[in-house]
Amino acid sequence: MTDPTETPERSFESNPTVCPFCGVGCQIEYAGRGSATGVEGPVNERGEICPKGAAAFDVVDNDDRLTEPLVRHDGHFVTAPWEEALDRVASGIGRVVDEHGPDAVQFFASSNCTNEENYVLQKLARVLGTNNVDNCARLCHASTVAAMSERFGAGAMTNTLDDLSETDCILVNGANPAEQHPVAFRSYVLPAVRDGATLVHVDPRANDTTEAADVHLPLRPGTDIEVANAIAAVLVEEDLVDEAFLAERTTGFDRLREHLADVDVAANAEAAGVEPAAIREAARAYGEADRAAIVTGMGTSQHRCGTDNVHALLNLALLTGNIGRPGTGVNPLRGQNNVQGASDVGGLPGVLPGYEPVTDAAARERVAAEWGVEPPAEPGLTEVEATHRFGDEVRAAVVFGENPAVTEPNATAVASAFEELDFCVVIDLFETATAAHADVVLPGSAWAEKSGTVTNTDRRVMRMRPNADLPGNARCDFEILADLGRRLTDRPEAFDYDGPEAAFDELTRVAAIYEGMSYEGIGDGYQRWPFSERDGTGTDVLHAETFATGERTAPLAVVDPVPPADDLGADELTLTTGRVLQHFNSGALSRRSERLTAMRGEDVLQIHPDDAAERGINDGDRVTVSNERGTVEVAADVTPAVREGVAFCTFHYPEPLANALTGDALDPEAKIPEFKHSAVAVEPTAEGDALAERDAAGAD
Ligand SMILES: Nc1nc2c(c(=O)[nH]1)N[C@H]1C(S)=C(S)[C@@H](COP(=O)(O)OP(=O)(O)OC[C@H]3O[C@@H](n4cnc5c(=O)[nH]c(N)nc54)[C@H](O)[C@@H]3O)O[C@H]1N2
Ligand SMILES: Nc1nc2c(c(=O)[nH]1)N[C@H]1C(S)=C(S)[C@@H](COP(=O)(O)OP(=O)(O)OC[C@H]3O[C@@H](n4cnc5c(=O)[nH]c(N)nc54)[C@H](O)[C@@H]3O)O[C@H]1N2
Ligand code: SF4
Ligand SMILES: [Mo]
Repeated sequence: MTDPTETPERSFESNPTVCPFCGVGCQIEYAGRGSATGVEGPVNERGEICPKGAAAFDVVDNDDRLTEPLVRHDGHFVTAPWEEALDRVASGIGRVVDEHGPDAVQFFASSNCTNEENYVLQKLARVLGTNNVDNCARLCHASTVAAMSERFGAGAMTNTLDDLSETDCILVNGANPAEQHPVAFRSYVLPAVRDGATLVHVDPRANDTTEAADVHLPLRPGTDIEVANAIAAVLVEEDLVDEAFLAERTTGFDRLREHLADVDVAANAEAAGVEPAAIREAARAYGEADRAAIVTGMGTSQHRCGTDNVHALLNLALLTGNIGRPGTGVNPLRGQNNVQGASDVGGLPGVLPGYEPVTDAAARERVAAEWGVEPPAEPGLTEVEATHRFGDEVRAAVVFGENPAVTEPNATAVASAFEELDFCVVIDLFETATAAHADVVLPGSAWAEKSGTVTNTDRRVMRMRPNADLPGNARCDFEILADLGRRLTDRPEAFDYDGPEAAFDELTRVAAIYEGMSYEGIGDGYQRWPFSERDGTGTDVLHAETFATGERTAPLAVVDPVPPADDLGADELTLTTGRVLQHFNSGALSRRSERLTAMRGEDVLQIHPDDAAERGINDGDRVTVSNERGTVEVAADVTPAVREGVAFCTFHYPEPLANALTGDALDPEAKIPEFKHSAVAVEPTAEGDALAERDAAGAD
């Protein structure tokens, strides 16, 4: 590595750009003295930000940043000039393609990176001859997108954040926006609640969102279908459905009504472990409201039945006519600052930019007209499927701004699967757990060092602008990817871009939902998809006259409960995993911020007092959490906030590594993992183990 004392001072300047963390998309800029601050933007209209936005600069000017390419020599990384590192990538990938064909390479696109970067990455995969490109939307809202695309024709927020402040009832299912989308919560949800909107929270834990809720349904993880079906049954039974909407805009009501007639509200409530009266209260609040909105998150999506969970929620919106009008809809809050965009621009194995199926010959031809080469017609592999096949049909990986060795389920197995590859290149800011298995690591650019666009949770495309030059010999992600396109494919001219704006212009010609957008048009504001210059900034409310399928009607769906993959043994608890306000995903960024780690230094296992007492566990004790996949040790947080029978921890910390415990089961349609339900044994850590662990502390 370069000697930091030899690194010349970097220069920083203030330019409005988009926060690198969640999909809300607040505008921030460099504020001097190594800090970022909020500036008035399209979403954070008063410049408001949350603690993560305030800490965003900590990762930019961070001593751990990769500043030189690394290549593996005799098992160890050594720094190398860019030419040598890029040649190694070209020969490593080239050899795999020659020997096994392009489908032996898997590309990981990045929800943390721009539209332009992801567009170039998926183009690189497809020009090389494979649709094996996916982004961690797969781990996130893949099921939501599958269900909403099938029924409504678009897998995105039907409405806008602004709309949420105008609603009369918000049903938050399996999301904790107070901590995970703080500015959306404080600036849009809370004002509605203060104006009298009813907030219903469906979550096995009481958290900051629950504090603002009128009704809390602390269901058992994995019983969302039981709850949604019971709500639907009450809507029908108590005549809270919208007959006119059902007649004009839906099909299949008779069949669903018959199915719901067999739903016993009390039995479903019991299965879910909630009060029947609370289900009725939630149904009445949602059904009687003039405008009711559903907000949905990972508690809904990350199950082997994630797609069905969402189908059950979509029924509620259709039964009550809460779709196609301001203040209503089904609103998945998206994860990172560009998980929406990474998918929009084609970072998915089954669709081209703009969500046109790879199987559609006409769509492939439209792309070919721009690229000079036709993308393959067979859908590629999803992320988790691909890691399950490392060393078999998948022999090489290009990992761009993702950390699957930490964030995929059954992560210990995933980490060893990386060892089975013939070649792996990682493009990141830090030497991550995934990079530890790479042959070449390329130092990329952080949010403050790049220009381009990102698309936030309510479909707004906004611009990112540089606030810093690059550290050491790190390069712009966009330049790295375009360079790889020139080296790896036989169409180098297809990757000759005069900067990100040229790639964006190409995207607008290839993806119909972005057609007509431009950097100039976006300016300091935004353009929202589906875009049309006619309506100024784009379409706010989807499905108003017709659904995005092109149909006037959407089908109601009969959905039956699906049991989780892990059977629960007599003494076992259900482990569910998720997030806290102060940290972010794999922790690669947030754990490097002193101010964020000062707020929350280590993980805890939330466990109910009765479950703790049964096991002789006191608050603060070290506990061992285990199943057949792995064992982790963590301090117990004994709290009634989590329901009995359930334990909760995050996946932000290497100690513990929550994903050592999560399983391989996938939703059959969306291929999303079951992060929210694993059977585990929890017991006090034996004293000898605790001492051994303390001795080993600091080994990270
Ligand atoms: N501070 C912070 N903000 C973030 C992130 C972060 O890591 N930290 N990550 C970003 C990303 S990538 C994403 S995808 C979003 C995710 O945002 P959220 O969807 O809010 O994230 P989670 O905390 O994973 O899950 C939400 C809730 O689901 C509950 N839950 C668990 N199991 C079940 C269940 O079976 N049913 C129901 N109904 N609920 C259940 C959990 O208790 C949790 O409170 O946040 C984004 N914003
Ligand atoms: N147990 C459990 N596991 C989960 C989840 C859960 O709820 N429970 N949630 C899942 C979800 S919703 C998600 S989205 C995934 C997230 O999974 P990942 O995307 O793998 O995790 P991140 O921490 O968001 O980021 C990955 C990497 O991107 C790098 N990075 C950030 N910005 C840039 C950039 O500008 N350029 C480059 N080159 N690199 C960059 C970071 O350094 C980091 O190493 O985790 C999933 N895993
Ligand atoms: S709410 Fe999301 S986008 Fe806004 S400052 Fe916080 S992390 Fe950044
Ligand atoms: Mo996510």
